[in-house]
Amino acid sequence: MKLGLGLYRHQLDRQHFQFAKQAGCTHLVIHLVDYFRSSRSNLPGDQPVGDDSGWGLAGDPGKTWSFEELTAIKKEINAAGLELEAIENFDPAHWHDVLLDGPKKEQQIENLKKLIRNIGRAGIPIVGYNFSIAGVAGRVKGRFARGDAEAVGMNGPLDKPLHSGMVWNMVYDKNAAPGVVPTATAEQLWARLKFFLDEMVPVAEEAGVTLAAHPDDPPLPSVRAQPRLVWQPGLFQKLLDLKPSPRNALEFCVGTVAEMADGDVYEAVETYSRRKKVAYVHLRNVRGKAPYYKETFIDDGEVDVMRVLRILKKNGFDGVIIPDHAPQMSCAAPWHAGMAYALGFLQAGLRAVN
Ligand SMILES: [Mn+2]
Repeated sequence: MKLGLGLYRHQLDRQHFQFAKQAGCTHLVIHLVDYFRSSRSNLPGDQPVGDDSGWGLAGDPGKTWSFEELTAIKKEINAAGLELEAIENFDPAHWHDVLLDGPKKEQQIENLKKLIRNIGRAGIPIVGYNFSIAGVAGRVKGRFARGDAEAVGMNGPLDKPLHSGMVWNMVYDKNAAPGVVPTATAEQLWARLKFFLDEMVPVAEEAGVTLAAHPDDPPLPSVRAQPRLVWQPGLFQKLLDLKPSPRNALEFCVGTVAEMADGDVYEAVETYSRRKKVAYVHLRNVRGKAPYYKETFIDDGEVDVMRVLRILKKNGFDGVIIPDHAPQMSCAAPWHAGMAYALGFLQAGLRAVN
């Protein structure tokens, strides 16, 4: 098992690559979607949260990430002595109608296929994605973690419908007519996922890229009046069974699974790692269950992180583990300190089980 760090778009620079290397990471997982460029409620410095207007504007709909752009970033990462393990998330600008079953769906799926081919050609092995209409919404920030550290959590459900022009907690059309996104049924959403997997998995197989699905964060049957797909551990299997392939796998988020009201996080880690369906792991800790939970320091929540590492090791998981999120520590560099703390813990944990 290998230690990695997730970096947001604005962190893709030499200094952050060195920080990861200094903390003992060998791999990076990077976000190319910019969650922070335009929302007044969602400022850089920590993981994105934001109010009901979401994370602001999605990217340029006419411009998917090019082969040149991907290889340039990979080269810089390699120059810092690190490997690029995964790109995390598609831009809502590039797949809103795949999620919403809208008129641009066919064109967008063709563009996503080109993107996957470019990612494969650039030698990047994994793409993480989250097939969700509402996206990561409904969370709040507060001094929830040990020593009054600022962390993220949830204080009850969020049912307020999404404004028109929004999907995946971002705005893809700022000129959309007033109104709300019509509520889909769970069956419709599963059918949209099936379309996505049927189209994408064969291309991913050819390109040598693994598609890795993140569960719904927060894991609830419905958020912002839209259904969700993977909000119980058993629903991972439903997703995998839609299109069985070694390239159809999971971005296994331990924190999100621990927040699920049903099921057992250790059993889920056991099941999916034994079946070799874990592409990479988000490993953070949490207290409580959705819609009432708080993220905690890695050693301080309800998850026995060492037990998770032992299960992964026993089942031969050889991929990358990243801290996902960490509480902000009170100092001049709250994000860095929080991540360094989590990485140090994981580094020792991996040393102990490897
Ligand atoms: Mn996660």
